[in-house]
Amino acid sequence: MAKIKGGHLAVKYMKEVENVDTVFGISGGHIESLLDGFTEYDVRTIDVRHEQAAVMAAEAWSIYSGQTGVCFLTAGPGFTNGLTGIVNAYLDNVPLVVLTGRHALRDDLKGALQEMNQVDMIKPVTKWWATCYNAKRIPEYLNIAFRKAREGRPGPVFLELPPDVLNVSVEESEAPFPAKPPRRCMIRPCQESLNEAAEIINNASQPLFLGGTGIGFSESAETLKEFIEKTGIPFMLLNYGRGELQDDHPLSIWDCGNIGMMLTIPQADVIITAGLRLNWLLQSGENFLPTTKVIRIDIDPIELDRNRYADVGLQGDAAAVLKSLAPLVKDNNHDAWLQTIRETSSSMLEYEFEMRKTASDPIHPVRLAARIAEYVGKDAYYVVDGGDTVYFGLTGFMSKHRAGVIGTAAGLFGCLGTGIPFAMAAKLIHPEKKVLLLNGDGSFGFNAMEFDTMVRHNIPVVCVVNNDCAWGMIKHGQEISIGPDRVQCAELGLRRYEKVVEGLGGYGEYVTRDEEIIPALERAFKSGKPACVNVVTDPTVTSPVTPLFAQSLAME
Ligand SMILES: Cc1ncc(C[n+]2csc(CCOP(=O)(O)OP(=O)(O)O)c2C)c(N)n1
Ligand SMILES: [Mg+2]
Repeated sequence: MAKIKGGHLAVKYMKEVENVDTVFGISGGHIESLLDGFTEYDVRTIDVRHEQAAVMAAEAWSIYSGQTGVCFLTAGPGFTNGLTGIVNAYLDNVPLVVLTGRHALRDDLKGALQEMNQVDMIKPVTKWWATCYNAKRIPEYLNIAFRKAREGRPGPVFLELPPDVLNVSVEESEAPFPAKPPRRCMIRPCQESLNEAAEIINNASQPLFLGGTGIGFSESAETLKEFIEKTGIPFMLLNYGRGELQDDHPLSIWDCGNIGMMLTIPQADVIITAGLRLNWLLQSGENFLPTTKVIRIDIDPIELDRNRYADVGLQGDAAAVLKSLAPLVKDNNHDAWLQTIRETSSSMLEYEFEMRKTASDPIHPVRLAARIAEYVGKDAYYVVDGGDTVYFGLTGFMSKHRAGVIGTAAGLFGCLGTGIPFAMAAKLIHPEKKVLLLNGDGSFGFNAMEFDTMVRHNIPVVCVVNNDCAWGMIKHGQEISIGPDRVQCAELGLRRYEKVVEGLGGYGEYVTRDEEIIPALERAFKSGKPACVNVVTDPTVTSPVTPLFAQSLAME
């Protein structure tokens, strides 16, 4: 009979049953057998320079590929370094399988190398966690892990694999692979609630549709298109749902930006949210008027009334619910309302529209984003990371692809440093497309060493640093709330980040003038290498989000 080592068995199961072909992580003695399994079963490993980046890239893999991303962490510090990425995926509701080594079970309480209680630390930030105690049961544990990551509201799961399991050989016949039928379980609301929702939609005069990550993960593109085009409802797709219907669809209000959305919300008589939580990113629903009728679609019933009562709450997969609603809603047209939305927003955005067209010295970040968009175009993937920088990128870029513009630090965790790992995954999945990362100079520092990873693995992402020489959002917030003469821990100074990238084997450009932006981008893409275009921008500029954020924390 054939014997197989635990580490090999784990990889064999993931490759053959879960179709895992790429994983992210850093090596370690405790997980050696798993690493050898990757070799044996020809699974591509993207070995990074900080475990945080491995987890973040695996999360992004789930977003861009629609499959479940996998990362591996070694025991102790490998695990703790990965924690930030795990929490980010948890708050993002993104499926992820985290495989972790640990000290040997045999050595428990002896003071073994990297001995710590990982499981108790991970509990509040994962959907499911387990330690496997028996090599024969590895496939069964993994089968549960992959199901848990995706089932219902998605999220990260954690599986601890001790050396006493990874390094043990078992008879293959005694470790059977559980069946994985290609079944998709859909939750649908009751007919009565659907009818109620349809009636509200059919009688709306100023409706607005807001979609979130749930739209992206329920693969709703077709159904959403049918629903939106039939009802004629103006819409905005946020978070990882962005792009499920194109940003420049005639009914999309992305041209009005986040400000336009915030101005539209209190004017709407009906708001439909789908797979979108009403958390602080949407002012917890506080600017939804009490008279507005709200229909909320979510896989998690707890979300249906969270922060804002729903007139109709529809529990289910966004795609399934929209499919059930589509035949019940009337053919309609809300062009006059759409026109009002555009007019109201454009009066507030005049300054930004003007800045896009005007060369500035020093370079204005709005102008920088506009020049990038002009050169890179819509057939590309944009990733944005930073404070103020996120606002400029999210409003300045448009893509025709699903998840084509992602503000990685604009999620619930507000986690800086996510940009480089996300862009890395975007390029791995879409090698034929341009991937443009706009990074704040502060945020760039967290995972800058991943340029080495991108050089070693030939992942030619182009990163533009919006270099305002500061932790800009925090600096400008302090200027407002404490005073400009007491700014603390917020200045960074002018640093030549492009030289760091050159030193790691990538391509670098340094830009201080408007007319240099596009030629520098052109050369960066042409180089075929991971590149950094370090653009010095106006340090006095802040985004409209910053004063709002500063106000939100004022307690007296
Ligand atoms: C990991 C992490 N550390 C600190 C913060 C707090 N923070 C929020 S915005 C910001 C400034 C970001 O600076 P930069 O990346 O340069 O972007 P800018 O605001 O200058 O455009 C900081 C430090 C955070 N959100 N995440
Ligand atoms: Mg900055």
